[in-house]
Amino acid sequence: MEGFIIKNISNDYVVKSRKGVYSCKARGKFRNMRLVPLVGDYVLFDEDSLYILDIKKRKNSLIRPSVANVDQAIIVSSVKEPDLDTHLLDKLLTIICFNNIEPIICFTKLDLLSGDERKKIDKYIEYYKNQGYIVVTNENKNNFKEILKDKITVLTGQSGAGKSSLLNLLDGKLNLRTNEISQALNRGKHTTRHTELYELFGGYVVDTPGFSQVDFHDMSSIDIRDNMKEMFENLEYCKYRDCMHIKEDSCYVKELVASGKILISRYNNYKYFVENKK
Ligand SMILES: Nc1nc2c(ncn2[C@@H]2O[C@H](COP(=O)(O)OP(=O)(O)O)[C@@H](O)[C@H]2O)c(=O)[nH]1
Ligand SMILES: [Mg+2]
Ligand SMILES: [Zn+2]
Repeated sequence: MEGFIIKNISNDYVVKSRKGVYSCKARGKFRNMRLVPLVGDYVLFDEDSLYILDIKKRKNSLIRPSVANVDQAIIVSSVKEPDLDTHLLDKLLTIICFNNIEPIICFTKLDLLSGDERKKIDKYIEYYKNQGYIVVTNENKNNFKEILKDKITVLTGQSGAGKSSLLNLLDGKLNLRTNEISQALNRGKHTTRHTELYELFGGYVVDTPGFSQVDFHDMSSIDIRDNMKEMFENLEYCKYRDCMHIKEDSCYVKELVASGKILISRYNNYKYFVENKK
């Protein structure tokens, strides 16, 4: 029978099919193939032996959290305490796009802003929206209704940004601890691997926040350029077809930066990524 893995603890997999929910084991053959079934996998399993027989080809897979077929990643970005970190935001946006995952920006802690600070943040919200990124805030749970439907979603973002709080907002039953100083410290204690998908608004959200790849290690400069919307979409108006928008003359991107149409922080982050790969 066909099913979908919604939970994994060690070698136990909870598989959901149209007939019900089954607790299955993985067959030894996967170990020989150096393949581990993951939460998010579409599988074939045997209803009698309760063994997973086959894993359908994946669209992608993440290591931490261990999930397959991830559609989108919510980048949780606080605007205060800690202040908005555009370097991290732009970096995550770029890396997530490169992995063929749709990024969604979720700004948090807008309630901590003064009126003037809010105006400044609204400019960022408008800017990222205008570039074609999906932007939401955690001010209302309903903001996520349309976004989560039919998708597998993971959460990422810096510590203290409000990831656990957001998951709790989305699903009160989750009861995740907030304000944990370091998740890395806890990792040693929970030696059993546990990943679970929570059904929310007709889609699935992964219970553990994270994102395995947080550097540009396997991305070239061109990959960085092509995964930042403004840097890629304006390329055709530059004099050189392979313009990197840094040292070249007659560069349309640099004109847009000079006239304020491209955020200076966006451009500076782009340049820093290309030159330093971090
Ligand atoms: N004022 C305010 N505090 C928030 C908001 N979201 C999260 N927090 C607080 O920020 C702290 C860190 O949140 P947490 O969810 O643990 O962040 P995580 O490290 O990303 O999981 C906690 O004390 C939360 O109560 C928000 O929108 N507004
Ligand atoms: Mg947390
Ligand atoms: Zn250019």
